[in-house]
Amino acid sequence: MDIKAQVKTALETILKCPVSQATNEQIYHALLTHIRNQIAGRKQEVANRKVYYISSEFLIGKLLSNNLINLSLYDHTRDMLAENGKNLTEIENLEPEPSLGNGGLGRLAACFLDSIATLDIPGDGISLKYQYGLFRQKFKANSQFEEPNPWLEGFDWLRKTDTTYTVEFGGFSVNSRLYEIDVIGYHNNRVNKLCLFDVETLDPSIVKDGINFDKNEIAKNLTLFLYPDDSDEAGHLLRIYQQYFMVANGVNYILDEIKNNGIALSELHKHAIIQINDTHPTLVIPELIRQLVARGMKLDDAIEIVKNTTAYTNHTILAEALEKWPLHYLEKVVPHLIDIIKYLDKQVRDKYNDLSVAVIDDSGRVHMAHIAIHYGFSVNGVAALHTEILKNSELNHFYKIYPEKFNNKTNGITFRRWLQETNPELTDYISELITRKFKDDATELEKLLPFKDDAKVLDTLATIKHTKKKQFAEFIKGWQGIEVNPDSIFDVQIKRIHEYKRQQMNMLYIIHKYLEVKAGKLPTRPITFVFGGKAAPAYIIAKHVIHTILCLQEIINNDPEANKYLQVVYVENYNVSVAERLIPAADISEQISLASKEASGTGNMKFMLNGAVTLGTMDGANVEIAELVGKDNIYTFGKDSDTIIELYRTSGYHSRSYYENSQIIKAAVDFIISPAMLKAGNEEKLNRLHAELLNKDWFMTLIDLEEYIQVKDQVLSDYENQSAWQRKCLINIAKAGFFSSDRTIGEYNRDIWKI
Ligand code: CR6
Repeated sequence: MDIKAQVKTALETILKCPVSQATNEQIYHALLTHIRNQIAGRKQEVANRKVYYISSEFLIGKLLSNNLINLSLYDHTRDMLAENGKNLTEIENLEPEPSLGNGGLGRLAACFLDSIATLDIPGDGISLKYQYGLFRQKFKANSQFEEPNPWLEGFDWLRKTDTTYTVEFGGFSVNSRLYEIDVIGYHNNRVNKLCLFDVETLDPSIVKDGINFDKNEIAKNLTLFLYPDDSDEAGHLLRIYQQYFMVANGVNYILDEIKNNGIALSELHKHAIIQINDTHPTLVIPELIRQLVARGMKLDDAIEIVKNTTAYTNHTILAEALEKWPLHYLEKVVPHLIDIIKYLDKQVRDKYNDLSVAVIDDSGRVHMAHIAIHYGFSVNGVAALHTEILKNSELNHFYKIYPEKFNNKTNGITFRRWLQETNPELTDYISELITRKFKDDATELEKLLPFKDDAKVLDTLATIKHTKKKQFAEFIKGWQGIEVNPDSIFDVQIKRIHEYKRQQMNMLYIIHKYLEVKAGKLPTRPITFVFGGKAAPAYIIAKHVIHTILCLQEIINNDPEANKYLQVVYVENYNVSVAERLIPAADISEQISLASKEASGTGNMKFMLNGAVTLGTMDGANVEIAELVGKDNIYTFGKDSDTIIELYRTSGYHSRSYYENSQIIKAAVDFIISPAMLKAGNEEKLNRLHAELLNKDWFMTLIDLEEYIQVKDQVLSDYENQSAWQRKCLINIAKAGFFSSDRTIGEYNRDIWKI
């Protein structure tokens, strides 16, 4: 029997009726059962050495298609369902999207789990089961509002286990429970796990009025939300409670596995490696030391073992994101770790008479990254430029002490999700041109290069792009009731809203274009400017940026003189599922962060893989994209990272002088507080953003604005030469292989984990 028929028979046995007569809901559940049956025989083996990837976020996305792809069942299932009048996409729409991450860091962790399993490496993810995850974004009065996201309702991939632990906090303890999600390797027999811990006493009924709740009732609120509002002390404390809860459970889990495998604790470092994803899980270091000592080990021996077990990944140079907790916060939450942290601090102070590398600084703040660097054996950045900046400036004092610990692991993305699943049309066409080998080895995509001047191939790429635009247009109509023109150019910026990512610079470009249209200078072809992304609830300026873009959207889309040429679409509640639909439809990938600030970016890789051309600064992984595709196939602009770092060092940037010296900049910035905008929006918010741009502009929006306008206009005019444009797209796809997370994980394993 062929696979299609097998899947059909299996489903009908579960359904007890023909597929054609079942509802989508019934088929969805039957597919789940079928997938479970398929992997039931794959027992997790007793691993001799294993990686534990601890991360406060795993932005895994929906799992149905992903799991079908990894089991090599996707095409067969999709086709079989179609033959029976059913649509796999519609069926998957029934699955709620897990809300366990913010953005790049969480999505990276999810891609890594996929690649770890695919490379047949024993490895589990460790995190928390947040009841409402990250908030759901709602727009009202052109502003962002936050609501709980009850993603667990109807999410059936989670398995409740009998594993429970007691976690001690200062003055009380809570009971935890482990939940698991299977992580299936592609084309192999591996099933790893994502371990999610929850507190047994959680009480969702305490959430009132949006996402507010009593932050002091820890036993009831601990895992309600991912990164709850941390604008006050109670919010900071809650974050530390969450972080400790995650690592205490993680350590219990790891030590249980070690014990069950009959391994002596003194051999721990030979069998377990703990990858610390950013600073959030750093307390795993003192906690592991504490638990080893509690199990009878000498303190200094425990420290030596932990040093050889943990490795740290840095994801940012932004000072505000490098956690530093006041010691008195930790004294309150985890008093039992304080002696250990002080001991580590003393060791460091005795050895290196240098305050800049101290664990506890002179104002009594504990530097989490410093613990992770001194007490782990590896420190990696996430793109070549980022790692160089860590070595030469941000963490230079550490680099001088431990040059051997520093290494780069340029981020990657899983092509199973970001090509095969999101873009079956392109996937099938690539297979037709160069066989299916690229599915196992992404560097095979280079074999597309010989087609770069083949008119028929370039035409087909254009047709596929148009299909994906039409699909997106249909989707956004259902999602938000907005009509978009699939014949327009899609210019897309989707990511968390942050000043360093400079959505406000893109917004100023749109204003500039709008003013041009009003003055009679019309674009050759309509342009659709798409934004997606959430602002942290307490990040006021980021919310003002959203507000301003939404006001602009209202004005431009309702202006009959302009809306034939320009359209602004801010997608509400941007998430993985939206990204999956938008990225294949994009023509221009906006990657315009202030140089030196974006550690890597991973959206940039997804766009490239789907045949969009990058418009970006020489920042993060854009630098590596530029090297790979060559200068004719990417548009770069802006001051470089050395210049920017120097400007910060000398306080040499003054936004007002850019504003005063350029008519174009002045007109665009002042439009923010024009009568039309004040009518659409909130005066106080618009004034504040305007003043911010003039008086502070900490992330230097105006420094690159004029060049951005020039280069972006060039991009739009180059688009008109369609064969030259499609040639660029093809070269981007062909060169994307390097950014497979299989390559990244291969390097982690080769250099750090050695499994
Ligand atoms: N915000 C970086 O800023 C990087 C990801 C994953 C980030 C981004 O450039 O691609 O991590 N950093 O490495 C943090 O979250 C701290 C991100 O997602």
